[in-house]
Order: sequence, then C-alpha cells, then structure tokens
Amino acid sequence: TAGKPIECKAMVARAAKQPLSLETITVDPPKAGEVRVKVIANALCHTDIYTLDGLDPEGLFPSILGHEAGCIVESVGEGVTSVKPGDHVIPCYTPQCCSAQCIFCQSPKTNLCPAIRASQGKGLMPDGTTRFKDADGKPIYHFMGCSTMSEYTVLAEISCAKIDESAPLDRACLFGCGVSTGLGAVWNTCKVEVNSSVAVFGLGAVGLAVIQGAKMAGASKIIAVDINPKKFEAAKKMGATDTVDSTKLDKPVQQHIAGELTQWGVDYSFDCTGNVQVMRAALECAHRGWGESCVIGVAASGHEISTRPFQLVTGRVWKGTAFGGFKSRRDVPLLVNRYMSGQLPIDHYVTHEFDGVQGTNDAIDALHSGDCLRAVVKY
Ligand code: NAD
Ligand code: AHE
Ligand code: ZN
Repeated sequence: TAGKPIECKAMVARAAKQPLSLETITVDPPKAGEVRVKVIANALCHTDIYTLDGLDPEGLFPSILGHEAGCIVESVGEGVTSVKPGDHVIPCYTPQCCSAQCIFCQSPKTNLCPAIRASQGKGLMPDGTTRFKDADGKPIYHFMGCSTMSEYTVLAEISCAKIDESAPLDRACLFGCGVSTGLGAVWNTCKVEVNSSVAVFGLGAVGLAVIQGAKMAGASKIIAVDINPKKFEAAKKMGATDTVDSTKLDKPVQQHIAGELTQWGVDYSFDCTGNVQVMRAALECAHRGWGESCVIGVAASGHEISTRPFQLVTGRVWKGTAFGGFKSRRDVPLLVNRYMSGQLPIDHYVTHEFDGVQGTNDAIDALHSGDCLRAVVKY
C-alpha cells in the first residue's frame, strides 16, 4: 500500500452535538516528514467530547477526532528516519521537533514545541493540506495532529513516540493523553514533594492519574472532590485520603478544604474539570504563602477565570499544564517502559471496551454515563 491512497472506515464528526458518522474515507499517502499509521486502539478523552459538543474555539467540521491511541506504522514519507513500517507508536498532540533551533525543545522548562502548532490548530497537516477525503472526494479536517477515530491516519513524524513493541497498544494508548497528563502535572509541572497535601477536583482518568502521581510522589493528604459520588471508590483505591461531594456542602468547597480539612489550605491543587468556577475554588483552597494550583481542565469557548488578586498577593500561584509537561517523544516511551516493568499500573483506567471503529459512538455514551474512566475502542 505504500505510496497509494488507502480506503478505510472512520468516524467523521460532521456537525456539533451530532453522533459521529461511520464513513468510508480515503487516506492519502504520507508526504515528506509524515507517517501513515494503522490505528489499533483508541481511548476516548473528555476533550474529544468537548470538541464534538462545539465548545472548542478551534473545533472544525467535518473532522476526524481522537487523540489517545496506539498505532503501527504502515508507511513513511520522504526524509522520515526516526520510525519505519512496523514500529509501534503513540501519536502525541504535543510534538517534539528536537531541533537545535527550537528554543522550546531545547528548554527544560517546557514541552510546548510550536513547530506545527499553527497548522494543527487549523485542522491541517504542516503543508496546509489534509490527507483525508470523504466518499464524494471532499476534504475532512484533522484534529490535534492525531485524528485517531479512523482505521488509518497520517501524523507528522515529530508527533510519533516510538514505544516498546511488546506493550499492548490497547493499554499503552492511555499514555497518549489523560493518564500522562495527570501524572506529569504532579511530577513535572508542580513537582509535588513527599508529605505534601493535595486537592484534586474532578475524578475522571485525569484526576485519578493526579491522585496516582501524588501517591507515588509521597503526598500524605490527598483530598478528592467530585459532584458524582460514584467516583470516590476508585479515588480511594488510588490513594485519596479524603473524599468530598461538593454538592453536599453548606459552604463553598474552598472554605471546607481550607478551614476544616486543613488549617491553611493544601500545598497543591489541580482542576481536572474544565469548569472555571472549580478552577477558582482550586486556587482559593491553596495554602496561604505557597500553595500552587494547576489548571488541567479545558474550559469552554468564551469562559474566563477570575479571583481576587489578594489570593495571589498572599502567596498562591496559579499555573497550568499541557500534556503534563512531558516532552512527548522522549518521555512517552519511558512511561510505557515503567508500565511494562510493573512500576506504573494503568489497566484500572480501562472501564469499558468496544470493538471496531464504529464502536466509538458507544464509547462516547459510556463516557457520558458517569461510570466510565476510559473507554477503549479496538479497531
Ligand atoms: P472526565 O469527564 O472523565 O472527568 C471529569 C470529572 O469531573 C467527572 O468525574 C465529573 O463528575 C467531574 N466534575 C464535573 N463537574 C465538576 C464540579 N463542578 N466539581 C467537581 N467535579 C466535577 O474527563 P477527563 O477525561 O478526566 O478530563 C478532565 C479534564 O481535563 C477535561 O476538561 C479535559 O478536557 C482536560 N484535559 C486536559 C489535558 C491537558 O493537557 N491540559 C489533557 C487531558 C484532558
Ligand atoms: N483548542 C482549545 C484548547 C484545547 C486545549 O487546551 N487542549 C489542551 C490539551 S487537552 C487534551 O485532552 C492542550 O494541551 N493545549 C495545548 C495546545 O497546544 O493545544 C482552544 O482554547 O483553542
Ligand atoms: Zn485528551
């Protein structure tokens, strides 16, 4: 098939708030610096649903969503040297170009390589065109540089993290977004220390990965907050020491945490909801003098955060993270190795499994149900 278009099945997002449409599409061969992959498994992240719901200012239709996947390289374009057909890769929406001229890749302070960010945000490959066509020959947009709700997709070489071939792709896919993000927010963005206190708002896969990362970092108090009490059992299993149903309180949750559960607030707090009121509560329950609050959740278009500047004057720090600060091509293979050696269990995030790319709408329903952490679709 190398060098030729491939016809395959894909779930196309035709319009906001509509179910995905199962279609036969054409995937063009990879151009220079690109890689065409067969998607083996794709997990659903809340961000896919957020974009499908029309809440993403960069959301485009028609497009192929999906960005948490395990893939096998089918063919490579001109000049590609870091992967070859048959290699197992995790697509990474935050690429790593590694160029000596890239001040972001060269800096230890960030993972935000901007090499292809502009075209990625427009749903296009770096040359400004798309590799997907529908049955009428009309173009379909890419998404987050991944578009993994298709049996085949095309990625930039700099978005491909090559991993151990013995890792099961229907589990390793989780390192493509949510689990890595939660762990990295704790380890890289906040550098949580032994004996710290932590509050986590939102107990989906991202929030639970924050708990897992905090427990591994030696945090001694981990407060888990959600509005869905069904989430508390998993949170406790992961290491939460306290659970809070914020709908049951007679005062703002930040006052309950800084006042009742702790004297002055927590050393570190994390928003894993995308709700700007929750982001404020997370900042305001951080410890006077030094507490740090990290925004992980993605807020809907037009929503903005606010607090009294006094919260910052009195020593709280507001920060955020993308992909947990991991430099993707360097770090994802290492996370997979830790998983394979048994030091970083992640199987418990997979609560639902479906077969065939057409199972993606069922996976979306599962993530809406409130019982789901990650729904993995095996193609
Ligand atoms: P999810 O839908 O599985 O989980 C969200 C959780 O938040 C649910 O348990 C829900 O009950 C809870 N919640 C909702 N409103 C709440 C409230 N007011 N107070 C407390 N809890 C509340 O989502 P996920 O896949 O775990 O993703 C979480 C967020 O992180 C999303 O906004 C997603 O877009 C974002 N995200 C960001 C990055 C990044 O790099 N920054 C990466 C992955 C996901
Ligand atoms: N496109 C949106 C923002 C979406 C967003 O913030 N995405 C997160 C990743 S969510 C993964 O599930 C992110 O890391 N963004 C950094 C980046 O470069 O996109 C908007 O507001 O336009
Ligand atoms: Zn995601």
